[in-house]
Amino acid sequence: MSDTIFHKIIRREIPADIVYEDEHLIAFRDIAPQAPVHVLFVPKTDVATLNDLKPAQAEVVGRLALAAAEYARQQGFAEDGYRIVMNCNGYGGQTVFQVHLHLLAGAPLGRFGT
Ligand code: DGP
Repeated sequence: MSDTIFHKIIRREIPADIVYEDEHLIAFRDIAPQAPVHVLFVPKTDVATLNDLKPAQAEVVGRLALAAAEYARQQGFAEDGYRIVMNCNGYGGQTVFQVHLHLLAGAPLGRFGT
């Protein structure tokens, strides 16, 4: 198993505000929220970046997206809308090298580049 900060959260070695967990993934609030709702969806399978995802692992990211959409429905903001972001490597702004989805919601988020 890799040893990013997210793996430490999965292993309960450091605390996090966990909002969902199952056998495949964990979701917890971002420590530096960029929107009123900012939750990270992280797989329990080791995948450092989207570049490392193999075709046979498509379900790893699919499960993150489905879990984020379900969380949006449960929390009541699915209809208002939300944003999903996955950063990849340096130019993409990735700082933790275990693949993850950012779910941002709770306010109008604006267009990219504005
Ligand atoms: P990224 O830049 O896409 O790799 O996103 C990493 C996110 O992880 C960033 O928004 C801040 C968040 N983060 C970093 N360390 C911690 C932590 O210890 N706890 C929590 N909850 N979030 C963290």
